Amino acid sequence: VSRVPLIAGNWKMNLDHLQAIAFVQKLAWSLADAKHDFAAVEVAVFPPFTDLRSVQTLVAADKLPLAYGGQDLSAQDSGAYTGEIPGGFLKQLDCGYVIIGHSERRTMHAETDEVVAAKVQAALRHDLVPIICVGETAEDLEEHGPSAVPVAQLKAALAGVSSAADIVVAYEPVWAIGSGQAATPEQAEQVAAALRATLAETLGEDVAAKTRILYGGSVKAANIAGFMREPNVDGALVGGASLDIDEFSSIARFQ
Ligand code: G2H
Repeated sequence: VSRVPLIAGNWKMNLDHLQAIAFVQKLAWSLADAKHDFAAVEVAVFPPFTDLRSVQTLVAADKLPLAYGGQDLSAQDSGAYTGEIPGGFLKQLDCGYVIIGHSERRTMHAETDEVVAAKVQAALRHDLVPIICVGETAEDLEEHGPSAVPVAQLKAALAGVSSAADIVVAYEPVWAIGSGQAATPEQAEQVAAALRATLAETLGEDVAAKTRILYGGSVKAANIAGFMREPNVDGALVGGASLDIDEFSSIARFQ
């Protein structure tokens, strides 16, 4: 099975809706200039919720080959949940993906494995592809070794997921996020292989073979090629470096 790599830009809480329009337009031009083959490497951006309508309008009007999605969603579909955004609203804005369980949500917003699993179900109910983030802290790494925590997080997130579901997994070691100190390609591969084995155990070999596993944590143009050479790494979830158009465009070309 060949997996189409995915390069995903997680903007986090950056770029307002006006900046987003200019940014997405220029990113599309930059990728077009570089003759980016979008069928060979998918490119997606994850703007703040308030930008999504602008991004939808631009992508539709200019027929841009970019995918996009939300950085989070509610586990609920509607109701008295002040400040929350449900999957149905993201789907109405033609989002294809939604990031779930990013370590910043887990740590700053107390998202447990159970909340993450409920959000994965919410995404699937609305036909959004969840990008399920897992990763260990430096203390986890010291205490449990490289794969134990990410594997346990993935197993918990997959509770109730059927083998027909379309999902993406992102391995983001917490110690590598925004630190400038990325994992080595070998470290990323070791955990990605363990995550793929977990997918095979829980959802079957076919799902394991077709599911994309991304690496995230201080990815930049200077280190992307090493990650992409690893057999179980199928792309990247890029934070800081996704806010620089030339840099992100280079990452999408693995150079
Ligand atoms: C990890 C990553 C994007 P950065 O959070 O999800 O961010 O590339 O800035 O480490």
